[in-house]
Amino acid sequence: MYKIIGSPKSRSFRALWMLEELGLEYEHIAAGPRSEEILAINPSGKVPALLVNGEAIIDSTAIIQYLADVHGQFTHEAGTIERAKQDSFLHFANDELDSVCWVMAKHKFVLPKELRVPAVFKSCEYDWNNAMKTFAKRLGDNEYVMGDQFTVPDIVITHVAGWASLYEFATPDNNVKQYLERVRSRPAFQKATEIRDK
Ligand SMILES: N[C@@H](CCC(=O)N[C@@H](CS)C(=O)NCC(=O)O)C(=O)O
Repeated sequence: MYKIIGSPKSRSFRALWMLEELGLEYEHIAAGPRSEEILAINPSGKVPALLVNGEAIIDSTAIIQYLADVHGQFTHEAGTIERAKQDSFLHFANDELDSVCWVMAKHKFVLPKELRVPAVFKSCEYDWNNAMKTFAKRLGDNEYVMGDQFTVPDIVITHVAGWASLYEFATPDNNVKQYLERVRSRPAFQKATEIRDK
């Protein structure tokens, strides 16, 4: 059975969501960042980690892509043009969206107090708004980023959009708003949300 380590109020949410999408059984250890449980596996102390037959996979996007590949769902096959385009959305999500929220988080509560620089908040918002403009154009009228098929990057983008709302970052374009509502209406997202909020 899969074992997922990481508090659900973190990027571990993405792994829980994928496990729910796939309808898999798993054990969840809701250990926080830098806890003993995660430090035993990941020297950086970052969550999440997935344990598969004693092997650890660290990094939320590596975990959810692995699960999608192994179970042959929510992904295009490696080596296809579709997969390259899907991966392009995944890298966009990490480079342009996740990184902005991560800088916000670091300067709000992760870094030691004396290293936090509130002046970065404005530039983060600027970067977020630019990235959202690009995303609205790339998404167009598609149901999901890859068209009518829900895939790995939809999880990362929707998770990070929720994170951004904590910082009151905007998602002004209607197609993006409707996309987020559509993805959040998926039963697996709601199940993962219940786990996170209980
Ligand atoms: N790219 C990694 C980032 C992991 C990460 O930064 N996790 C945060 C919680 S969401 C953490 O554990 N931070 C603790 C720290 O930076 O010390 C992933 O997607 O899993």
